[in-house]
Amino acid sequence: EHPAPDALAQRFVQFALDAGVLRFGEFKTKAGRLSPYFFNAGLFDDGAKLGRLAAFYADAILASGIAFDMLFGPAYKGIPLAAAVAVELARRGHNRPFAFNRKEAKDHGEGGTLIGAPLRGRVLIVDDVMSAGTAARESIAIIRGAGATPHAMAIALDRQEMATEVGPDGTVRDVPYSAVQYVQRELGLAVCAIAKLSDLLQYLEHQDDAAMQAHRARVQAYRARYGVG
Ligand code: OMP
Repeated sequence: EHPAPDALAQRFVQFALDAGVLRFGEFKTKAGRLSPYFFNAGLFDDGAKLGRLAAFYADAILASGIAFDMLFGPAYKGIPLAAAVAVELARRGHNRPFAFNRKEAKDHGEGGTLIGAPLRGRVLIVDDVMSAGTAARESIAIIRGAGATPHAMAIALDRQEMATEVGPDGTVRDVPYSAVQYVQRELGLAVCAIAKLSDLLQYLEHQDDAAMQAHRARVQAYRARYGVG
């Protein structure tokens, strides 16, 4: 009933490239790594694209079998994602409460940094990309702080690269496992990704034009430097 994960991932890579969300070039990641590709989910920037994106998330979430009581979208990019995914899941018969945070503290009006349904039960975080895992740690802290359980994460792209860890002295260091592996093993969350770096590489393997092969070589070199698994 659900599409095979591989087929879903290949269709998603094509969709992201067509939408200009997934690009090749030279980009600096949040962790300060120089990457030959970048996935900018903010460029799913019309209703049709956002709707298709939400359908990909819903396919991946439902195929994963992850159980959850509510959705959480971390500010800013996770907010429209979680909202669109909540609408799509409801359309498919899985209506769940959803919430999101604001980054700035507010001293009037409704107050607080959390908006939407109260955070409780098993929370599914909906976010865009996982690289080194900083964004994931922030969401997990917010959910725990509200007394709920960070239970799972749904992301569009798992970059499959080394996580960073903050040591007791505050220094940030790379660790020999990916952020997704860290979140699964150390933090105990289930993670489902629509696509992974390996799916992008598989896609590139099947493109025979020279430009795509050049991108593939650079992405492979990046993976050799920062990748895991
Ligand atoms: P980590 O917090 O290191 O896991 O990086 C994830 C975040 O980096 C995402 O939420 C984005 O803000 C940003 N990012 C992308 O959006 N796309 C990419 O391809 C790579 C990154 C990144 O900076 O690593």
